[in-house]
Amino acid sequence: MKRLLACLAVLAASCLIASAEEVQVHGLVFEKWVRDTFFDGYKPASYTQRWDIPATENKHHGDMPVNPKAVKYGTTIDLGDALRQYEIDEPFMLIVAFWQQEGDEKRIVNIAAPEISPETWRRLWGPVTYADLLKLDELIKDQGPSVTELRKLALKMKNSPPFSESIIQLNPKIGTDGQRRLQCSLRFADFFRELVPGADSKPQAHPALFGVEYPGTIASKPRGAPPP
Ligand SMILES: [Ca+2]
Repeated sequence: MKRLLACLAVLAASCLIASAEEVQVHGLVFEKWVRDTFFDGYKPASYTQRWDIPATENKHHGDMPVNPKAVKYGTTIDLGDALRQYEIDEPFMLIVAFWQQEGDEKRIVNIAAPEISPETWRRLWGPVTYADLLKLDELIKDQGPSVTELRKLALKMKNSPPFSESIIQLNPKIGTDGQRRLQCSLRFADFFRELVPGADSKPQAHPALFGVEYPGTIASKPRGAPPP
């Protein structure tokens, strides 16, 4: 187990550099459990591939691609690169495990696994078009203005229609280190309301995925905790 965690830590570190999606160790531990328990131990060739579990590897839960995530309970669900997410036009499954910090461990307190149709996906993005997204993406990649000015412009654009009207939120990332990324996310309440209506969004004593309870907690210190 120790070796596995060390291995996952290395993977997570390389993901932080390589991937637009900031995958943390606890996220990798949860995703591995999902793949081992429900998808015949499938191992992704890379953590930056389009789907964590491609449709061809999903033989028991709907033959659609799957994206598992672990997210802090009550917080926004980061979906990654906005253009890439917008381009999805096939049914897929989003598996979200919500965790709460308990001392040095994260306890999973809710799991939801909605199947999302292309129609539902379009509705969450509406009225934003791909052309709108490209416009915002182009703005944040403009090397002309200062970072401060660019952040102001990007904020103004994302808080105006059509971006202010979509359920999916746009998150321009403009760093002083030259980082320019357009990411997107779904608010906690919107995730449950839009994708799992009728489900209980409260923390649960025995959260389960496809009827299987997540075993135990994940050893993972709170963010910003000093290294051991
Ligand atoms: Ca994932």
